[in-house]
Amino acid sequence: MKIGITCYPTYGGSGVVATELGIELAARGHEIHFITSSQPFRLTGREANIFFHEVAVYQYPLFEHPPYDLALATRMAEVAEFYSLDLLHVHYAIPHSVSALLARQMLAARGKHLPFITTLHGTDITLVGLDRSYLPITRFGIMESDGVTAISSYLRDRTREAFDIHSEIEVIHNFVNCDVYVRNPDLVAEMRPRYAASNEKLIVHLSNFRPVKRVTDVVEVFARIAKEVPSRLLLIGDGPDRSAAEYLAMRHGVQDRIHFLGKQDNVNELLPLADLMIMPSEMESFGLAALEAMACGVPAIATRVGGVAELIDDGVTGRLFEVGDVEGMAAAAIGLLKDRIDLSTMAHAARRTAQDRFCATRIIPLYEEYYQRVIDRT
Ligand code: GMT
Repeated sequence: MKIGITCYPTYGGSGVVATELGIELAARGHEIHFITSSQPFRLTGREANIFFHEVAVYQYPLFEHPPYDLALATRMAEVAEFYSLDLLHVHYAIPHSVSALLARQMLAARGKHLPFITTLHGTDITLVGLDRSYLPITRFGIMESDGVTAISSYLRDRTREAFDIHSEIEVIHNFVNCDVYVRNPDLVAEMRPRYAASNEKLIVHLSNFRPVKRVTDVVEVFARIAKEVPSRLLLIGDGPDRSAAEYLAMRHGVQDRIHFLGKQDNVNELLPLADLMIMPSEMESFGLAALEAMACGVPAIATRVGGVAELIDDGVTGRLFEVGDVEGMAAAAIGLLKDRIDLSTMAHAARRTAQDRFCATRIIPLYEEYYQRVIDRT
């Protein structure tokens, strides 16, 4: 198939899933066209079967806010026509589904057919899409999509309830490439000493440091762990709450035990170095970062929110707590870090779950089947 993919190419779960999906589909022989504002950060630009089309936004002094959505719709229609795309797949409803709808209409006016699928990822439904200024148009974009998928059952149900939508929403969980996200003992032996001594445990957190991720809770939990267990914390990512996290680390006197790594491209090389992940989010429709860690044999201490329970089986592949329960999360982490056998059993179970239920080899065919279904019925 020839598939156009649109997403936010910057640091964020929906962009990661869209990019990894494009890479996996291209490896399976499909022709993939990314239509985005810049090259998605996990692409090198040299992958076979993958083409990148930048959306250029014309600036004019009159425009207080340049109309990206219109430039995107125009580029979608152009690329679809020029490369004879079978389908557009947009990730994150706002504004991508509305731009795709415009592109479909532009082409229909010229007697051409371009179905589009919207994948809902999270804050497009649970946060941004609920704002009155976006709700009606988000609902319209979803309703007009030729196919809609959600990355968890939680998100499907939440969409139906919040947007009063009763049409089909297919649940296709997030996925991970289990050959790329895997613990390579030689690499771990080489890289781990850069971050922790052999008698120290290594904790990791990976996010975009937005308030919803509660990065300060990570520091609170770590400060308690560090009192009981010799340990270090790897903080991967950057964003609005970084300075609050740095300030808190200083107040707790643990700043020397924390590595602020900033945004990193190859997180598959860093995650396996850790013993445990902390993901104390206010909301996660799925929790891709935890899945990536699990595939590397790193279980997560997380919050029981959104779709996280569809990924983490409490007590088996990780531990789940209420939002803000830093005492509970710290106690669980300390218990696991002190008990080598429990931690190792959980690490193996986490890897097995990633392999058995969320591996790319299992999930990508679900997208292929869904694409075919949508093409056949439109
Ligand atoms: O919050 C982020 O990290 C980005 C965000 C997004 O909407 O792009 O991620 C969402 O999509 C990810 C990939 O499908 C999910 O794994 C995250 O759980 C989800 N984030 C939230 O629901 C807050």
